[in-house]
Amino acid sequence: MRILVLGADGYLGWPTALHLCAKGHDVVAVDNMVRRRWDRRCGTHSLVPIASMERRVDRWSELSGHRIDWRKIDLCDADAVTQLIRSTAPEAVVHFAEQRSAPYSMISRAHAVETQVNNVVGTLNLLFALRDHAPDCHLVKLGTMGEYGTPNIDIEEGFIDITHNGRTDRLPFPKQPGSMYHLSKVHDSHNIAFTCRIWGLRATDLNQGVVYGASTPETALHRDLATRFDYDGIWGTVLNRFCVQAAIGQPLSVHGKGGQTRGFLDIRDTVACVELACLNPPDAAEFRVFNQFTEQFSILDLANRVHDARAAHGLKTEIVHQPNPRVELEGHYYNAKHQHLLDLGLHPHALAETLIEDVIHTVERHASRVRPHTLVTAVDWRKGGEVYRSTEPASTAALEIEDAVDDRVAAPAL
Ligand code: NAD
Ligand code: USQ
Repeated sequence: MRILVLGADGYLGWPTALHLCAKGHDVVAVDNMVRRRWDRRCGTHSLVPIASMERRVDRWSELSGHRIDWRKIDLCDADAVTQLIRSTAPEAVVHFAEQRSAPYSMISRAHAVETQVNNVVGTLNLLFALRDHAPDCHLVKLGTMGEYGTPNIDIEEGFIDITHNGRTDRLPFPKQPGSMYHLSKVHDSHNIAFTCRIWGLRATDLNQGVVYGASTPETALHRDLATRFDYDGIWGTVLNRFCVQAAIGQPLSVHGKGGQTRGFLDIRDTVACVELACLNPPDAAEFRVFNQFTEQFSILDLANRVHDARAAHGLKTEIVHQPNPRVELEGHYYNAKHQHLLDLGLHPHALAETLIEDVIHTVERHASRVRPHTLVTAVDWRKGGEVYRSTEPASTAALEIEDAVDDRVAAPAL
């Protein structure tokens, strides 16, 4: 298939582009490199060094004999997106290209606005370009399990049958997102569902859980093919953070009681799920939702898993319960369905001690790069927060962000 991968410089986009290319698909990789700029602004970085896109693509070509077509494009530039879709005529578009950090979106008004403008406008530009230039193309959009929140009932895959006052209908599952970022995904889902209904587009919303892991078979082939690995309090996801904390002998930072339960998956399953979705498109005008995770754990379960993996080697790991910077339930019912991708043939990787050890070994190889002050969680859901550039006055950093946001809000060609 001819597949566009949007957000191809990212943690998940790059391994997905490689995986799809390795499977024989014709891949066009797109990114505007904004994530590397956000890192500079936040004082954060990928623990694992990452090569430039040009170098990655050349190295992959040399090792595999397959060329990925790399293009630097901002999804908020409507003309560029239209030209991209018209010139490539894709059969599927895999859309990872969003601001994906919940803490980043809660730092300040400017960060919330930037997140929602970037994500919602980028996706809208894409939807209009698909309508006009590739109406049969299958949009595979990365959503998130956090769109549902933590209701006191089973979570279905996108839709629920409701009987109300004696009448029954199949309706979108209620959404109770937990951050300005998660809200942006809900807005996207509504926009995509609307365009399937009105214009007959076809789309799969992949409501993905929290991803863990540092590599896939393709990224492990050469250091130039490595994908990013975030561990700080803004971009790092929980299990990856726990592995870094364990590796450098810091306590594992459980927020509050740790009874928060989420769906999780291995990065190798992310790339497999995306290919399965591409190979099995929905009908025209169908808006389909898959819950993309393989196992559910509470945060305390995860901390204990990391603790036990270390203890098996005689190493001691402390677990601390920090005051929770987020507003979220710390103990709740959670039972989310995730059958559709299994039905399409997914063979999940269960979270094993060996994987935890592998990630910790990866971290240990790069331990000298860890910036310990960025492990601290600096964003509070009630009060906002700061980026990590402690050497510069906060006001300067804040101004830079305001400028950048103003640019980006003005940027979309309306
Ligand atoms: P990431 O930040 O590593 O990568 C996102 C990429 O998108 C970056 O390279 C960035 O430069 C690019 N991008 C952002 N805005 C863009 C724009 N306007 N135009 C072009 N490129 C743009 O994030 P990730 O962890 O790889 O996540 C990818 C997607 O998967 C996101 O949509 C995220 O919401 C979703 N997701 C991630 C996880 C996870 O645990 N990492 C879990 C569930 C869902
Ligand atoms: N948590 C801790 N300690 C930490 C970090 C996090 O206890 O040091 C807790 C959080 O309070 C939260 C849970 O772990 O309850 C998950 O937090 P996270 O930072 O790992 O993940 P989250 O903010 O939900 O976001 C990540 C990705 C996002 C994706 C989402 C999937 O960054 O792009 O959409 O996972 S989901 O959570 O299913 O919505």
